[in-house]
Amino acid sequence: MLGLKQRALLQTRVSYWPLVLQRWHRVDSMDKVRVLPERRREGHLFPFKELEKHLSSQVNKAQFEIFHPSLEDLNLAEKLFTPSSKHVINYSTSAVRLGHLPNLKQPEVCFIGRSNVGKSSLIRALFSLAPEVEVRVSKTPGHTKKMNFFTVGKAFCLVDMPGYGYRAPRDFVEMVEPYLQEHHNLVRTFLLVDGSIPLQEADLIAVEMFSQLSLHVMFQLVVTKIDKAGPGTLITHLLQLQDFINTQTKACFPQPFLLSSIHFSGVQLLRCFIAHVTGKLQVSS
Ligand SMILES: Nc1nc2c(ncn2[C@@H]2O[C@H](COP(=O)(O)OP(=O)(O)O)[C@@H](O)[C@H]2O)c(=O)[nH]1
Ligand SMILES: [Mg+2]
Repeated sequence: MLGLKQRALLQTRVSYWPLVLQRWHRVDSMDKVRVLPERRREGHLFPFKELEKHLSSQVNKAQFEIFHPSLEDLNLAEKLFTPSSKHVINYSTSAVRLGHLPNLKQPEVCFIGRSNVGKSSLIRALFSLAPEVEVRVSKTPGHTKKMNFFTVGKAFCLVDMPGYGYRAPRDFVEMVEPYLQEHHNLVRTFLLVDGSIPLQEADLIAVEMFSQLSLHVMFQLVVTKIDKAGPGTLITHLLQLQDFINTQTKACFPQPFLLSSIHFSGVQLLRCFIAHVTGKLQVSS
């Protein structure tokens, strides 16, 4: 018979190993990406590559690969998302009104989208190399009711916006519109859409709002939860999105970014793009 102490030790080991394996399977850093076989590596860094082979030659594939940085660029961007004593990454503050915003000097990018589309999960995935940064991911939709600011050293700031659609805060319009329109630190808006379902009415309303506001920055689509959809479904949604971008949007960067916050595919590419649009990284391609 095992003593209590030994049993406790055994139980710790049993639960410890899956945790180690889980961490290993979180391919969230370039070190982990580098050891993947070449095809998996490409598919992880550039998720569109996985779909490309299923697409007909009539589809304009170049639109999905406009931003295609080198491994070196992706490495440099990762450094910006890695904290150190001189480069502190942290949650800075929350605000409900433009007038309440802190006096932050860094350029900002914001993440906007329906409640439950995966905004907070995405920010958490971007900050996976700084696990002490607390980004709340809610179990109940509509949890983020404020604009939450996260500073990445002196380089830039990420802003988690309250969700719209189901149970959106009543003052979403008063809070978000003035921020998008008047806040001059803002350099790019990322509009998140769920890749596992077709575009929703609320997504169309958001895009309409962007065009009516004549924003001073471009916005761009990030397709979340790609791990939840098979390639056929994802392609259908992606082609729908491509048509939508080309025919019904103004000031939308043509390339949608595909991403899974669970598997981390597309996360390194988005880190690099953020470093690029905030002027912190000149990409070589
Ligand atoms: N499978 C999958 N689930 C996700 C992904 N991103 C978010 N989720 C889940 O979707 C739910 C809502 O995510 P959350 O980040 O809170 O959405 P928010 O309301 O837009 O901030 C949570 O249960 C997440 O675990 C993803 O990339 N893949
Ligand atoms: Mg949230």
